Amino acid sequence: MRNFTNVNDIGPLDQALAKARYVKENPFADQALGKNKTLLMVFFNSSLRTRLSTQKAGLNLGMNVIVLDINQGAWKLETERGVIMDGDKSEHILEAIPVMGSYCDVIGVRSFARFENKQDDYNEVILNQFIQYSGRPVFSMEAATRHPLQSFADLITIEEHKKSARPKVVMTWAPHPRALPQAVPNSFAEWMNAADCEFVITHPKGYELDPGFVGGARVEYDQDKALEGADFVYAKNWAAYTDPNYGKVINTDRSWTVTTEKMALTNNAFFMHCLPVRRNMIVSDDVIESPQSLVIPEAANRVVSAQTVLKEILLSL
Ligand code: AN0
Ligand code: CP
Repeated sequence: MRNFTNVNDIGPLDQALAKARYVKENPFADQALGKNKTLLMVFFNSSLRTRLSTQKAGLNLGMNVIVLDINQGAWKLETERGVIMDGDKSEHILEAIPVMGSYCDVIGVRSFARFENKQDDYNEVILNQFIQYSGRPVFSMEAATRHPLQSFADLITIEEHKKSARPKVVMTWAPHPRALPQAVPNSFAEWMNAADCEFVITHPKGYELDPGFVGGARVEYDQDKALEGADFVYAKNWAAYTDPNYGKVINTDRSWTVTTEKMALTNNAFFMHCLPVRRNMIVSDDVIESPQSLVIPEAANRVVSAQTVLKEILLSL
């Protein structure tokens, strides 16, 4: 595997899960693989988990790790070609990317949807420029349309906790005061559609996701109905995808917050969320603190997903 941006890059999921299991049980077995190899992590947006877990994954593999926050200390980057650069941007991404590539062996990129232009977001213009111009393998640390390291960690977590061969997994929209990207729900849908589970998506009317990610999943507008018999409840907010509301918050209906009453409709489901989460908007205190809450082991598995991916990339160098 050279680049990792979506579920197809990792190969058959049963094999990917077996590799992840090995990495989790033997975190330091491949220290020689990363010797004298440098991982550069480039952040256009904030992060707690991705930053720490991916760094830890690189260190476990014996790599040197450097981190660049584009918006803190680096030059402001122009990302469009053809612009007369007489504004506040000091450098063009077309120089910055190959320069960054010259200092490392593998690059991770975090670059959220900007919600300025749907086509640019859904064409992944930033991530794809890194792939095209860095000369290095590139992996997504959440790009405009997907967050594959998160989805892989989610799948690992479900695999570790499922009580039946084909669990019912329900992804529910939940309210949030600010516009959030569709990357996490798109990606989770992509991975669940590829995995062996009964996958249901529930959200209020107007929050329909890109049909390319929804695939064959059941979409249920009645949250209570969707939650019936669920084994896993995966909560996430996202802003509208469909035009003319792309990137907008169209409601913050708190009747969609995941509460103890909502969880009572399920098959004693586990609660999942990628974090960071706003309590009592997305999920009530008592649900996130309950024994059924997997948010901490789910976040811990981010080291496992990142290390499994980085290992595959190192093996391909
Ligand atoms: C981001 C999002 O919803 O995509 C990152 C989640 C991993 N969340 C926020 O910006 C709060
Ligand atoms: N879940 C996740 O990617 O968290 P961060 O935004 O803190 O990296």
